[in-house]
Amino acid sequence: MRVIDSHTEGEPTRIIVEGGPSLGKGPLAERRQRFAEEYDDVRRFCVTEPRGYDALVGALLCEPLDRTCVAGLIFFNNVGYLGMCGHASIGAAVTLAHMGIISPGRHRFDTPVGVVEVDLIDRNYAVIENVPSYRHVKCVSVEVDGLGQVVGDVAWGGNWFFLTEALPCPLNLANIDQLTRAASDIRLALKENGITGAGGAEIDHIEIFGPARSAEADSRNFVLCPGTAYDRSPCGTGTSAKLACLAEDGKLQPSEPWVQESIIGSRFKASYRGGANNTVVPSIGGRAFICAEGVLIRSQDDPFRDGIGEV
Ligand code: PYC
Repeated sequence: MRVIDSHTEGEPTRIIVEGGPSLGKGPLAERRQRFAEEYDDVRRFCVTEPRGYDALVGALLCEPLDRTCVAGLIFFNNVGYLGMCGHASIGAAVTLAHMGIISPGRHRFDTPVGVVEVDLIDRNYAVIENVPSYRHVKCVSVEVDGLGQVVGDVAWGGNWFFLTEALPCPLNLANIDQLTRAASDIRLALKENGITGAGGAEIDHIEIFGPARSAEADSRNFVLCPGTAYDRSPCGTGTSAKLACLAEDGKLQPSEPWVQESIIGSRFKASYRGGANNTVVPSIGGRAFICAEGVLIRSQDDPFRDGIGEV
């Protein structure tokens, strides 16, 4: 399997450019389902140890169904599959440019949750126009062991998020373990209390906001991804969910810039335009860099050919 690794504002992406599973030519959501049901060993082989690591997000480059798109992308991580992934879409744009497939300009990606537009500005900077994003519920209160009542919003930005300003501790890298525990406890409490996204969808991303460190940013966040890894970038879909909440609260106007700082201090520059049915269409800009090109090898006699861990 041939892969290209990049990072977007510190968050890693591994794109399968050759040798991935063949999932047919149907809608990307159906292909993601087939990936999960029939080829989950390939996901584990690609992103879990010993070939990957918990923070790594994978993306399968495939043919789009929508012919206006340059590529289809199916996103996954060490525990499962994502709807959309903002940092990985920026990484994909930079990767496709590295491969000579696209050059600066406007392009479209087909994803399991809809078409995403991407403006490749130069070989290391891209702006995605994400899927329509919205707040599902404002000010949900949940009792969390050790934290008490935590209040936050439930919003969609291509994945489901719970967004809260209830800080368990300052948003410092030194506090990663404590933040991870707190966010995991919040996620568990949401699940146990039946608090979901639309249609009963699981809220698998937790976003904790605090004051920015940099004078150039509006806010700092810590984002827990599905599993126990945190996003090193400010999270593209999470920033989209944040914009939806700010817009509905009248705290951010269309086209007004919002700079979201991550827990490692990297930044996405974001804004939105109004979408249909009270949604916002977020634009998220960030830098990505190619880190490696490689071939992953899966020997039949390797006891860890499908990664380490219980299935
Ligand atoms: O950038 O949307 C994102 C993302 C989701 C999970 C990790 N990064």
